[in-house]
Amino acid sequence: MKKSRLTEQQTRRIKAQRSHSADASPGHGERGLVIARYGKQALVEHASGDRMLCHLRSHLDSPVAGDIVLWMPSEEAGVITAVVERRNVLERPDSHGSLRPVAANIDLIMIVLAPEPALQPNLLDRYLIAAEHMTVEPVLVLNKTDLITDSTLPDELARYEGLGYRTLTTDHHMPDATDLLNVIGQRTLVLVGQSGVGKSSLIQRLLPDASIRIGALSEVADKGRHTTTTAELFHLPGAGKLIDSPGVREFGLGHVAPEDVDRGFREFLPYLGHCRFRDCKHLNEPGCALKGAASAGEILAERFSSYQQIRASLQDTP
Ligand SMILES: Nc1nc2c(ncn2[C@@H]2O[C@H](COP(=O)(O)OP(=O)(O)OP(=O)(O)O)[C@@H](O)[C@H]2O)c(=O)[nH]1
Ligand SMILES: [Mg+2]
Ligand SMILES: [Zn+2]
Repeated sequence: MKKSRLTEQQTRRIKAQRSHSADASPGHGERGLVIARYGKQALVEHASGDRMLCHLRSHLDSPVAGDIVLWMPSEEAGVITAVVERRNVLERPDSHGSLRPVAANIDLIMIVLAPEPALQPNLLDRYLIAAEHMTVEPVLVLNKTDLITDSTLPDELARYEGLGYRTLTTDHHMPDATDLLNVIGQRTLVLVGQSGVGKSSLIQRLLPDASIRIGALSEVADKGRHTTTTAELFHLPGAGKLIDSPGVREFGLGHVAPEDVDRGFREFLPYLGHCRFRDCKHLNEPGCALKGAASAGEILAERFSSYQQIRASLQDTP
């Protein structure tokens, strides 16, 4: 079996993590890629491509799809002994408001929109804030274009394209699968968005052979359709990787500081720091540079109002 090599920095980090736990074995774990996380177990892929369900040790960081781990064989399954430090992690608050990791070591975030279900207010801007916060490039995809009846969504997408974001449109016929594959290249992309916009369907279209696994790992929701319940990683024929993630109803930003919300609106950057008051919240203060730019039409009214709603919602959070 091919032994994967770790960089010196990774080895140091792993040693540091191991030294925190008395029961961690000093032996050499095998390096593996987390494909999906199921409760107290994770499906890990070895360098050979074989997969094994591994138990987690309680002291470890919670491994998720995209994580690199060290694991060792034990009686009936494997056991994960260390999680290699992540480059980044996409997190999301759970139903109790605690932040949970969803996917790790990501290069691109694909935000999927569709005419059905209708776009939740601010959701797109919230995802963009999270992407900028993680310094991961966002790609906006309008799916189900076959269901489009008016220009509202295409116009909205064009607005974001005008701000410099990469955008794509797709439907069942996937006219630009090559575009999408070219965008991904050898990188790791996570698909995010509301439940039902067609994230898993997009993966199925790119990887027709993966359909059985999508079906097998999904749960039939009350509406009689398959809904994704845990993030799962898929390999593209090149070296690229796709991570499917469970849809959301809303995407809280409790973990993001107000300054990061400001920086999450990339066209605001030239105006930040130019308000009359240093602690300007850009809501109702006089001499606000952002408000000035919005009145002058230099910032889109839609984006400024979305920004103000998001900032106001942060203030409501205790
Ligand atoms: N008309 C149309 N329907 C589509 C298209 N893509 C997906 N769908 C349908 O949309 C529904 C939801 O698709 P999924 O791929 O399960 O959506 P999802 O985003 O993965 O949903 P969650 O896993 O719950 O987050 C399914 O019934 C699909 O058949 C499309 O391009 N056009
Ligand atoms: Mg899905
Ligand atoms: Zn201001």
